[in-house]
Amino acid sequence: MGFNLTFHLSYRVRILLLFTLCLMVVGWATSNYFVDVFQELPTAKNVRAYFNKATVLDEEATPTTQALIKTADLENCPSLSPHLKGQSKLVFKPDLTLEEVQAENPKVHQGRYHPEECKALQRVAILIPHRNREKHLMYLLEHLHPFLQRQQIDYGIYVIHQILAIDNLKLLVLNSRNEKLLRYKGYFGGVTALTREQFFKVNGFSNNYWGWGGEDDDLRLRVELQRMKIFRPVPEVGKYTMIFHTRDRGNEVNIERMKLLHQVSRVWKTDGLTSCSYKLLSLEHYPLYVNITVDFWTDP
Ligand code: NGS
Repeated sequence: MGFNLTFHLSYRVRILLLFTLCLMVVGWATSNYFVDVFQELPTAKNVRAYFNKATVLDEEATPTTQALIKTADLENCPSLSPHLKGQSKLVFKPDLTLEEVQAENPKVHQGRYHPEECKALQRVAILIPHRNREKHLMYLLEHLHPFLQRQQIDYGIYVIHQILAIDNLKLLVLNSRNEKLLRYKGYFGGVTALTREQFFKVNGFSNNYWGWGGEDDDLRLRVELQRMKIFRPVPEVGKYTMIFHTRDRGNEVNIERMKLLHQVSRVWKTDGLTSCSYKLLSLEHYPLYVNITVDFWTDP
């Protein structure tokens, strides 16, 4: 599971859980990666440098560092975890509480976990763009925490809210849906994994898609323009479940999307990570995740 997930602007409400896995493998870390509340972050084009710098500074004193020192003596975890259990049937208990999920994950602290028995081969930051659907977030946490622990990953979960009334945060992606077939040839929505390098190479997602549709196709075009090859796992492995939902208000079909898709090859270099700025507004540590609120805007 070696992939980077990076977050980015845009939004699609039609899907109940629009989840994005963003792995910032090298320059990742605890909440300490993030600056204090209200401190402005640099534009996304400097994000890589920023995170790398923050990592070096923060790791001197954080519990993460201590954990790393402790695990430094351990053997590496095996490339195939012995805890994997294959496909399981997901159940969404209507009366589930966050306390129960917490109790089921006693080794998760402030959204972070690392295996104690070996040194994790992967460090993963999971960024979940979120709005309103607390229950769905809870189901995701309920399933994602044990899932990642079984993979012996050193990980952290960050839930990200966009301050704007029109929410258009979009990441790279864990978007749960249950389908064995692609919706159409070239479909690039749902769950997509890129390494951080690949994500930077395509300049991330476009910032120009508002409402439903097209932003995933745009990302695929960026990937194809870079002549990257897309691999699709067999359905037995790459299968997701979508929790039932009705359509959200405020997520109207984007009638501009086809026009935008026609200009990808012309604008991808200037529309994307390089034109996206954001500001951290708040950061709270909860037992199962770090809660982050940000404001985003696009540079002219
Ligand atoms: C396509 C959209 C994609 C979307 C896919 C499935 O038509 O953004 O449907 O959507 N592309 C365009 O509109 C150009 S879904 O049914 O999963 O919400 O991901």
